[in-house]
Amino acid sequence: MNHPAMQGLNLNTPPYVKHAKLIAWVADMVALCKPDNVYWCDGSDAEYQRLCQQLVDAGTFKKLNEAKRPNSFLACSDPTDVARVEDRTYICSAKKEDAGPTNNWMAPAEMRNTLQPLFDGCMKGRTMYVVPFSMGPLGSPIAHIGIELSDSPYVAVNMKIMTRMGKAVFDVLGLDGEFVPCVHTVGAPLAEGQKDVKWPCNKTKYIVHYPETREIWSYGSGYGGNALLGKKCFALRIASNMGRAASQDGSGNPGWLAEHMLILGVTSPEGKKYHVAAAFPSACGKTNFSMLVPPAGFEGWKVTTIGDDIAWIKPGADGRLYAINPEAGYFGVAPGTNMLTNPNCLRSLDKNVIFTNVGLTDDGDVWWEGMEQDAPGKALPAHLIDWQGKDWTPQIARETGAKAAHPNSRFTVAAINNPALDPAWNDPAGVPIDAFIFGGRRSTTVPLITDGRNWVEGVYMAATMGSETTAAITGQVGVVRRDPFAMIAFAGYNMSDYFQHWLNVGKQLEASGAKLPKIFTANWFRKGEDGKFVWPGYGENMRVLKWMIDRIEGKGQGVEHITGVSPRYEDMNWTGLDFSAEQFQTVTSIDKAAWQKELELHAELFKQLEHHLPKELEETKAAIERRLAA
Ligand code: SAT
Ligand code: MN
Repeated sequence: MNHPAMQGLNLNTPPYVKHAKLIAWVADMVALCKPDNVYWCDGSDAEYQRLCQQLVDAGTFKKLNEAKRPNSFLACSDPTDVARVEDRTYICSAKKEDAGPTNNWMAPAEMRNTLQPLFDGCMKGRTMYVVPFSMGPLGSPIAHIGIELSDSPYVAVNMKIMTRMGKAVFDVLGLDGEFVPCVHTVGAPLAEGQKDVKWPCNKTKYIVHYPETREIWSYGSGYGGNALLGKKCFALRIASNMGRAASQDGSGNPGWLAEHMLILGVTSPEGKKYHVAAAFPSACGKTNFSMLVPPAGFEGWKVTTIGDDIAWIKPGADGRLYAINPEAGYFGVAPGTNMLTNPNCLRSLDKNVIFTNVGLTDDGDVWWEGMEQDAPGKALPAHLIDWQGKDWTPQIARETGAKAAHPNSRFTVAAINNPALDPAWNDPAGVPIDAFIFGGRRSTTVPLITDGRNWVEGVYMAATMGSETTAAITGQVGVVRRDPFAMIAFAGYNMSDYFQHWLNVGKQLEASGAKLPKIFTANWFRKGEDGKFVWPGYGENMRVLKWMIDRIEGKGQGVEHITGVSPRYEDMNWTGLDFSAEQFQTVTSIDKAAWQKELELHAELFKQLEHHLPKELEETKAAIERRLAA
């Protein structure tokens, strides 16, 4: 290939890569980033092992005790690079109003000018990894291809777990197939002879999306959603644009939805199966919910995982909505995971795991806060090395509050490790959705579970959802912010247009005579006067799921209130759980004064989003206000 940018550079293009546009793009990026080497990932197990060993040799990875945690590694990041950086994340659409008031925006030309000098020579002294990946089953009509260029071998091995990564992607792409170009650098070029650090990164960070040209450019971070570009950047921010654009091609098709949702299957003792997609903000228990083990009182019920974080949802020929999980692994929050809260997850972490920012025990295993709750009276480790490389003992923790694991520490593990994996998790056709759940983290106001009266009211409740922030993002933890659809950080276009897209999908499916999924709102996080969570959560959420299924079947009873229908104490199955009517009251009560305040916050949100805000949402708000005043 005779691309002008290639003078003196060896692209090492494998013979099976024949896509001229792709090769030309890699050549351009090599010319810009100036890596010492280019390596094309083939996705093989041998390659994974080789790169992991390379990361061990570089000090980025610690190999864990092979007897206790086979083929597993621990990486500890730079303490300044531990979570998504929302204030550094940009949607660079041509028009500012298309990014909307909830996204950071810069004009594309201005952003390109800003990034150009940063990317120029950014990979000097490093290898550029060419990482081909498919979001969704390879070759599925619902799947989409991405190519990530990254100077981080940590990214390459994580992408192997999180996506369908490897050379088979090039067969799908052929000579001219479409792909989303993703460029990632840690932003830490090495001078001749300069020794590398364990976790290279840059204090300047940019996570940039160009929705019109469907490009992703990420600079300065090696962590999670900032760097594994198939996840939030592609599967949510770019894909949400793709899904809506599909509705605007003039063919009258409703397009599709890219959502921050887990997908689970729930099977009754009679063998009837339902599918639920549930949106919760980051670090609010999506992984736990998707792997739920039904508690005592629910013998014969089974919950299976299709996905734990992201759903791509498309109308099928029968007018129902079908969901696939575009990912192939889980990048889940470690702290709090134990045999009581999520036994399936803990079992899936037995082997073949990459841990990031958890504690390292003296016998070469991992530990995080909450692991001691596995068994009553189980002791804390007497000593370990915390995620920042410091000595940690229970006494140090008591005296200084030091954490063994960072609150946003993570595990990366393949879906196939999950003992509760749904047999249809990899089905290119997806699974039919019976219900959506939207849930924020709210210590007050929002009841345990509410069934919206109809699609529009459900969309209203999702659109106005609030949640207390978590350690999954840099910034202040525990402040309530509006998080519409749990997509505040992930909708790749104007939020009001996104609401309209949801309303349109519902309207079109309803017009075709289809039965729409029900829309529920949940809140597992109400607190009592003692500041403690009242609802036990985790497996006990099955009780709520069962009531939802009763509602789907048209037989669940409840009481109507301002935002929909919620169960009374006697409408739920309490077998096997000691939970009093008073406690139930604490998690389901509707406080009028609190709701008046809440509606003021909805009004504030609607003011912010007034450009293109669907009038149905204003009308729904007025109806709720009338009910509240009555
Ligand atoms: O860092 S990630 O974006 O992958 C995790 C999350 O915030 O949900
Ligand atoms: Mn998430």
